[in-house]
Amino acid sequence: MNETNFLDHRRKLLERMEEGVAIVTSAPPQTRSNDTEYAYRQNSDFYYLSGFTEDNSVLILIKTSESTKVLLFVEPDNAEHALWNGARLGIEGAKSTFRVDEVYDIAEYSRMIPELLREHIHLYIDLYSDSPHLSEAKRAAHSLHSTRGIKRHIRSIIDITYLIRRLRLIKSDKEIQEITHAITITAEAHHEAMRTCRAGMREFQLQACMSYVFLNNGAVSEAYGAIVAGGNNANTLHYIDNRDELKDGDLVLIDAACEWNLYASDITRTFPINGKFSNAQREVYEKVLNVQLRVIEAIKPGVKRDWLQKYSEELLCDALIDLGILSGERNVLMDAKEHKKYAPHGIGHWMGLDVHDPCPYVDEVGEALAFEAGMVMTIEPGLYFRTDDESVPERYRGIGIRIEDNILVTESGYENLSSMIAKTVEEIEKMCRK
Ligand SMILES: [Mn+2]
Repeated sequence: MNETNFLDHRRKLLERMEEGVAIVTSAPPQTRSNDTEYAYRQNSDFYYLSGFTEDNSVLILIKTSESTKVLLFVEPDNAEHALWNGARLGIEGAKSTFRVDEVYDIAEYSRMIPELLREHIHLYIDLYSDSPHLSEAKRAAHSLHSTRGIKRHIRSIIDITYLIRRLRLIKSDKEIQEITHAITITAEAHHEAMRTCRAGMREFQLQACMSYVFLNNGAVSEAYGAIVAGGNNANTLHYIDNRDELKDGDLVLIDAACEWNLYASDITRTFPINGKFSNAQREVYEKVLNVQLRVIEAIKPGVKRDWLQKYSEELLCDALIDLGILSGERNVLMDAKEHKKYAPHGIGHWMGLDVHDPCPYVDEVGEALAFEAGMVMTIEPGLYFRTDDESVPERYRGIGIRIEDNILVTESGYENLSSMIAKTVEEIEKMCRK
């Protein structure tokens, strides 16, 4: 992604800050077992502001009444690290790449932080992070209190994540391009899974065929752990075992997607393993699809997210009545939360640098946010009927269906960024044709 984007994010953050110092730290590497680590994944907030993907780095933004300054602390390149793990960008490299005012060796951080905090009142950090760099900053602020000759001290520590995540809510054109690129690769992977699927295969084999498409297109990481759930496994919402046999006559639910330059996609499709929907499967599928289409069509600036949630629940409740699974007055059923048994999860979530983007859902007084152009949300209604659920007509038992797309709010309404992925019964059966 073009570095001007990160420059823009920093400028916006500085505009929203009081005078003071903001410190944002990189993600710590995570041990998998003994001396092996998980693939490194940068802290999304840190990446949003810096574009920098190396570990053990710190970004500092300083705002005074006269000026602003941005400092980046990085690991210098070194021959030992280069030999075992590859070259680092280093101080000179970071200087020329990231357009920050100053770049320092991370080893200088401890020495410099007291000076950087001197005469400041506000300190912005992730309040809930246990980063040693933030502990060090707080210790430095504390010791400045007892240093003679200083007129002002840090006396307000403010959570910076709220400010950053409020900004992350509205995606720039550049960010939408990254998301769209992830979706384009994910689309190909879902289509490949539909084309490849045969009864008798194992769930992980479909996962493997999608992983191949991701990697083969340069998407080196999935945006989240893939769910490949044949038959009744679809009724376990976070099923990730992906080991069972795919059986003739069952559906398979695939919730899998890649990330591109740390931007996520998040797509679910449900299709027949043998390529042809049974009547019962088609009946449920058409209901879920209809709910999804109607919810997506309701998206436009000004619509509140909590209204959309309620609307989606009404539609799902109506679908359950139509299918003969619930009976009675819709409002009475909804008050009793009867529909929640078969449609337990929310209609969608923000998506961006995180698959579940941790952006606020309510404003500062707790009111649900209204949609604005540039927001990206998943819309993913589902209906789930377990094989052992005797409250459901027998023909529907074992069917679990979710359909998920990634929707951009635009000035005039919405754009379905994943509209290229087969979704109607006809499109899916055509894609699955053996
Ligand atoms: Mn999702």
